[in-house]
Amino acid sequence: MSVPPLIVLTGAGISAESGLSTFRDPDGLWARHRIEDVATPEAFARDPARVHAFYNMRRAQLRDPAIRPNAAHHALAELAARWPAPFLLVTQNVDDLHDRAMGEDAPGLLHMHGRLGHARCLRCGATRPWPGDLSTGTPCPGCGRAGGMRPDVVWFGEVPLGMERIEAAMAGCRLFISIGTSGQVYPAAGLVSALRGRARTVELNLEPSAGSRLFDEARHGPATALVPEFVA
Ligand code: BJW
Repeated sequence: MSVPPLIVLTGAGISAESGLSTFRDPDGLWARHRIEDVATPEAFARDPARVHAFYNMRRAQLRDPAIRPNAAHHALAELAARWPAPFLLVTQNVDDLHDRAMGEDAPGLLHMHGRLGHARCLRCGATRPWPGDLSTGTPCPGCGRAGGMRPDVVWFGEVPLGMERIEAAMAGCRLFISIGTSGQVYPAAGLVSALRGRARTVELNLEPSAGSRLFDEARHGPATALVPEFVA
């Protein structure tokens, strides 16, 4: 039997059991912070210090030694290593838990909403590892001129990263697995409908997502149980 080209889409739910908050669960980040204060280009233009403080807090949490990849991240890393057909893991997560499980700069991993551990130059767009806990306005080596830095993340109203690569992988995709995402944020939430009739689609999530009925198959429960079992 031939092995199908595979896209795995992950969201905050896969990192929940590692100790990172999701966004829309009752105890999630959006229950404590208003999107329009911290996750839009307008919020950053209005009050960069407030936005930097939000991301500094999350960066500090990620550096806590207790925050580590869990069994679901490791199961996907093993799947990527052994999958003999095209494989792309598209994560909406800005944490680095897939990177730690798969290895830094793993070729089959794409962070469509950016990376918490990286900064982007406001002048030239060059990215580099986040330089400590700066609040704003350090020189940017990307273009050699002084300029502000912003978190290398994708806010509402901005175009997600790697869309051309995602679209190319979608063209050949025959198996799609969506893990730990509420299916409320586009364009990620639209991938399942775009693949309808062309790929087998599977949802693995704690509870039915907004688009659960669009999947061919849905299994509900914690990612650390469902993912290792599904990919075994
Ligand atoms: C567990 C679990 C456990 C818990 N085990 N599971 C219609 C069409 C297209 C676009 C739009 C549209 N209407 C509006 C838009 C625009 C907007 C949008 O989607 N808005 C919606 C609110 C309606 N989209 C955008 O602006 C995007 N850009 C865009 O569309 O550009 C246009 C364009 C696109 C393509 C080509 C050309 C042009 C950008 C969206 C950027 C999102 N940014 C954020 C912040 C990133 C930085 C940061 O982290 O701070 O990304 S918002 C936030 O939501 C974050 C996440 O990646 C994203 C998705 O959240 P996720 O991962 O699904 O988390 P939750 O909390 O929602 O769900 C967690 C799930 O896990 C739950 O279901 C739990 O049950 C489950 N769970 N524990 C398994 N243990």
